[in-house]
Amino acid sequence: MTASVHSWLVLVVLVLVALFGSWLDWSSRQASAAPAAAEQSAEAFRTVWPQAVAPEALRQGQVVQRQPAVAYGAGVFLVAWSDGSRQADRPAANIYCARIDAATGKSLDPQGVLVCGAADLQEWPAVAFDGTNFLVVWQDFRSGKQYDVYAARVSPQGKVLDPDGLPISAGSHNEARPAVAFAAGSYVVVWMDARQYPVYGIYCARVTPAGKVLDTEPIALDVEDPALIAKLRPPGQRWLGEHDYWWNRLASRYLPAIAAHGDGCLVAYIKEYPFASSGRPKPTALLFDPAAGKVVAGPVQLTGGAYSAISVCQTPQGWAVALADHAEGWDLSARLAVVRLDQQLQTTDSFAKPHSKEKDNLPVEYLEKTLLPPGCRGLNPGKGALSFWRPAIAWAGEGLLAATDFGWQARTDPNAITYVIAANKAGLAGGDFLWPRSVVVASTARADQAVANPALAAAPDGKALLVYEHDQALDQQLIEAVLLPQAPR
Ligand SMILES: [Ca+2]
Repeated sequence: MTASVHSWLVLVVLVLVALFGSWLDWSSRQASAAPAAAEQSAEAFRTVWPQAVAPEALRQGQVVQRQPAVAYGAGVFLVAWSDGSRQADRPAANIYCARIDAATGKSLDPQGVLVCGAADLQEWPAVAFDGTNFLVVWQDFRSGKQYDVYAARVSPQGKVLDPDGLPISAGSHNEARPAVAFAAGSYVVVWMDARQYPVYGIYCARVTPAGKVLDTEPIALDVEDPALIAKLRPPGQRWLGEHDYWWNRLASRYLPAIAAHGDGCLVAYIKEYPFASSGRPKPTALLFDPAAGKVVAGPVQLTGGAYSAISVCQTPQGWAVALADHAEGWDLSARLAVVRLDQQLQTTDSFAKPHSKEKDNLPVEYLEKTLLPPGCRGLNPGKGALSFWRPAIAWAGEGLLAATDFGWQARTDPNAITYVIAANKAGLAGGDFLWPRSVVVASTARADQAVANPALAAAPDGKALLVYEHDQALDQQLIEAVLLPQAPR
């Protein structure tokens, strides 16, 4: 080997070492980004941008879209919402829907599709898919006296099969805030029901894919003991005025959520505990067997804390329940929490043990420690405008997606209120979930604008759609959607 060839080889080796070194540097950066870390999660969310679901759905020059719900089926996400006006003296809201292409995230119905245009208010829709069509359910005030639950099937092609809806439960008392899932060959529509007025109970009815209601007499899932009501109710059932508290020893159940897993359904809701140590409402869950038409496990209390509305989804191990925690006492910190349940409603999350005082072992996180800019004094749910909280959760192929809305006030300027939609993607490591820090998906920086009411649905490939309402002006409030990539492994 000559000296010149030797030098040349040394040069080649040096170049290769340099290239290998830069590859190592690059690959280590890739590797450090690979775990479910905040940076990776934030970057993943940044690749997609919110867009309006039905920007052309103008009525009298206004667009006021509220209370979105979403489900996946046959290559599309079906988003449903309550579409109305802000005229307080003439309440009017209809149910609309629009399809989002699951491959591109683009709206297929920018003008919206009218599902129900009946008189008065139609509100708070929920959606499920039966393998062929969607079922949209909602609370309906067309009677002009009290709410009923109505539903309509919508095809993946965007055709409404039951225009203006079919009554699911239309008794002469309030039936409200329905939720829906599909399991064991039928839809299960669940709602809060005031037939035992003044307390609410949780009832359901099964509906076939053809739109036939199987339970014309609804099934009571969790209701107050009728004997206790009869014992406490004053003679004559007179309204004795708001200072008569005879019903204080009774417990209402309200705001149900439902998810399907195989042939079973998890129903979770809020239950009052009038004589519990804290006296605060508690998240409660039960398992419903649609084939048998009965409750097969529970009800069980899920945590010792106090919470607002809850959201549920299935996981490979069982179920997950998302909670927006209002915290207790003077601690106003915001907490997005998830309780995992197995198929028998057992949990290993210590936070979720009833009456547990453990506050620092949340499955998710304190939002104020991770999301709020320095100098903010944290959340203040006591200020009316900040009081809406609605978590959302979905199993997205390889992990959990959770989202919530909240608001915060800057210490320096009490009038500057920022409303936020935050999302969190959790991967699985063995039996444990890895929770990266939440990221802000959408936010506003003015007190007269807001983002609120997130809802989530996932496709089998792990892609998910996050929808929420974006209140931009008096005559402009749009449902926006963000297509989220697959959750990390
Ligand atoms: Ca009714």
